[in-house]
Amino acid sequence: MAENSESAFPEGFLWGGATAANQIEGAYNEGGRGLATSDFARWVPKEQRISGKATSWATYEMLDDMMAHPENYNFPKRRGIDFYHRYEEQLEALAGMGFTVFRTSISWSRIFPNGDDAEPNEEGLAFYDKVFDKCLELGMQPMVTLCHFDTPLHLATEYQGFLSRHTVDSFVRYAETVFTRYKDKVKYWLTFNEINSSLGNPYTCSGLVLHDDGTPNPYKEQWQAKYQCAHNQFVASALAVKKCHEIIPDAKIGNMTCRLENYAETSKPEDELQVLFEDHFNWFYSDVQAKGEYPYYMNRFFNDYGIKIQMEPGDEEILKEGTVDFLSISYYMTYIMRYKGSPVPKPNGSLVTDIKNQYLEVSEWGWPIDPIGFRITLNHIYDRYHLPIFIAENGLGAVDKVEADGTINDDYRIAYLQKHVEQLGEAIKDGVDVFGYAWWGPIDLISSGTSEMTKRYGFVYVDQDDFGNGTLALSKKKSYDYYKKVIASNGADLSID
Ligand code: BGP
Repeated sequence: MAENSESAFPEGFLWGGATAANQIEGAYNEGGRGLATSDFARWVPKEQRISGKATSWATYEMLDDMMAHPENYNFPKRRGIDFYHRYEEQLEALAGMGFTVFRTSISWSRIFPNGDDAEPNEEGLAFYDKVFDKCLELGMQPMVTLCHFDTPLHLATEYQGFLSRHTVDSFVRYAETVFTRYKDKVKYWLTFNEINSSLGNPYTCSGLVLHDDGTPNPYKEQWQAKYQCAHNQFVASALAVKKCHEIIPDAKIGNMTCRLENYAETSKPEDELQVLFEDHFNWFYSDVQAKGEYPYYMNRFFNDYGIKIQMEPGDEEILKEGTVDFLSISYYMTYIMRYKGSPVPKPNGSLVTDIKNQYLEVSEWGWPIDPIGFRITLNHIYDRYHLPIFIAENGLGAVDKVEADGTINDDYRIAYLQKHVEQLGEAIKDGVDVFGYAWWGPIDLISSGTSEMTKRYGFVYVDQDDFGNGTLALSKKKSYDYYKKVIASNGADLSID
């Protein structure tokens, strides 16, 4: 795209970045905070990671061992990047790029240490007052996710997370508390991060703890429990939407799904049928949250697999009344589908497809890089819902090299950003209503899936390794000035020097 060409992006388009409390804050046992499921996400050497499985899941047996022998484990999310103490300096670094939006989440167990305490923790509430005040002072709208992969541990171990309606009630009370407290400061909210990952990562996404059944992945087939969790999260989300509208009438509240765009491996109709099946498993979540009812296509799957969703009286009305104002997505990659003979979704929660797309490069973590897929998926979403869309995450995790003179020449990140923003602009020209773009991890943080620091997404480098060694000093990567230029030109100038 030529310099000074007219911008595809509307005036007031929100530019910025996204983070999550459990990946940045650290201070896991300070300020009255209670334990969360994410505090048991451990670092393990790459070769010991179970194939395709994140290091952030846990069974009752694993939790028992981690609690009895914490000295045997490295829990990087307990450290984060020490945002809890360094938020001012870190937010200033982000604002230096001209951000107008900063997405983060509230750690539920900072507000209610057990998730269901009688009173909220004032120290936790006061911390977010300071964070949001600082954002606003720096010209950044906070966009806040209520629950980003960190259910309070007590609710997970005692109630199996969102399998229980007690967790739904606790969530709604927590949501009401933070809406009331921050009503003058936060006008953009999201309910659950990547709610559709509850199928693959039920511990992370729904706080669902199960017993080890002796297989490498005991979560493999637990459809009944997982879909019941999803239902309870839909109800919790819808109730939060209603509360948000009541308490902050000028706020907008959205959902958040991990967008999984699929291509058929061949033109064989069976492969295309598999794409349809996979699409259904993914659209299911946004269909319920945006349309307020269960889609027709899930009935057959539920019947065939004996899944019975337990609804309480009034649930259907709650879903109808609690539809979201906008949709938000994370977009990282696209997938190839080959007919499997049945409509069973990918079981292991891995984002990485085992079928390689010969036309796409992959990241160092094997994630296919597909900017055109971004445009395609945005068109599909808008065509389906006709609701405004916010890009809650998009980015590239890579190993960055610090040169002897301290510079970090992350040209790969610049190229990724350029191509994705270009295709985002194309989608907007197509007529898709997108109102903001948040790069995932604009400051290096702890990886969600693998709990490592080595996988860096940031424009701002953080001096820390996987074991917490380092000064936590910040430095700008080459991509910092590039994103700054993109933002300053409202997406019109994507030229690379
Ligand atoms: C999404 C999560 C984020 C984030 C991102 C990148 O699934 O919402 O929390 O971390 O993926 O994943 P990872 O950190 O595993 O590279």
